[in-house]
Amino acid sequence: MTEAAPVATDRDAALVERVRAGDQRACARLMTWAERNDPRYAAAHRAFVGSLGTAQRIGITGPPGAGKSTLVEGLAEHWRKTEDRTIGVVAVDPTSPFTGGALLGDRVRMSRLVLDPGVFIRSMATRGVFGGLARATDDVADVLDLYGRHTVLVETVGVGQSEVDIARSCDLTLVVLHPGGGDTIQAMKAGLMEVADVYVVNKADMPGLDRLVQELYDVLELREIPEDQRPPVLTTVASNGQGVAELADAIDGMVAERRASGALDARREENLERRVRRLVDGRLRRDVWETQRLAEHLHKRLAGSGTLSAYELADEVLDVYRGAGRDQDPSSNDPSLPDTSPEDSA
Ligand SMILES: Nc1nc2c(ncn2[C@@H]2O[C@H](COP(=O)(O)OP(=O)(O)OP(=O)(O)O)[C@@H](O)[C@H]2O)c(=O)[nH]1
Ligand SMILES: [Mg+2]
Repeated sequence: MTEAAPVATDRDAALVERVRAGDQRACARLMTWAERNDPRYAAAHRAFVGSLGTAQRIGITGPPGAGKSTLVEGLAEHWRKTEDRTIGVVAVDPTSPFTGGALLGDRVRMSRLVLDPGVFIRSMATRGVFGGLARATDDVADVLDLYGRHTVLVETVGVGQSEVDIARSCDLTLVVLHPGGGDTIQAMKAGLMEVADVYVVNKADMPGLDRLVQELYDVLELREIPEDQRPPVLTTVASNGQGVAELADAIDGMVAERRASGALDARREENLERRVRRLVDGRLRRDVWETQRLAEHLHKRLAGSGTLSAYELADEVLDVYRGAGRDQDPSSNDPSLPDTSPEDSA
């Protein structure tokens, strides 16, 4: 089944041009379309995708409280001061309203940067985002790329696979750890060790620094990565800026190196594949559970139940989907439906 490809109207195209020209309000508006999975965004994206790819995207993840936001602020300030580089920040906060305070905390802490037009900060929470946080983050980063930002910093707390994946969907991924934040075993469990291109041991002013750095080297040793390919381990004190300039240079150096070697293109291709798979997953899910009304079918079957096997019912739902269900009521296949699929697992 094919949905008619959405086409950008003149007005939508005008919005895109305003973003490209550096209009801050237009930028925020296009981001809102992206977050809401508005079909106008998909249409616009087809039109501007050819202009993307200039921004370097840096993912920053790690356990809660490691100092990610403070580092983002430090890096942004460093690049603003030394070369007037334009910066975009996407702060992803997947937490429920119960811990929504952290997001406000980020806003307050980053407030010095908020006043600088060379820094565009977008905070995103699960609420208000449709079709998955990972999808929306990639799209918001694309908007910042279109907006002409030189460097886009994407912060996610590394608590679950999907948050870690968001940071991985960048050109380079920093994993921020801190002494006293549990040990590297915890980080391994969260899937953080595999995604790191750079380890940042922040809070180097706190006790336990040497032990954590040693643990990191031990883990790298165990993974049998050739020495010249091991992710570097850098130490910082984000709260006073110590080591931040060195980290900034290391980031730029690694991105430049990868650009030259072709590794960056390969990485972007991988990221694009994951992104397409996520979109397909989301659309299939929507197709099955919303458009084809198979949820209703399932409820009816459950209501009449004796003892039913979940496997049997799953087969049945899929049979209906593959068979007659596919041609049922095509009019309900409305591309303007928001994609309300839960956070993607891919
Ligand atoms: N001692 C010390 N404290 C730091 C350092 N960097 C950050 N902090 C403090 O650690 C706390 C958490 O910092 P954040 O930057 O909010 O950490 P985060 O990783 O963004 O936290 P979440 O986004 O909530 O996961 C704040 O109180 C910071 O001031 C550091 O290098 N040394
Ligand atoms: Mg933070």
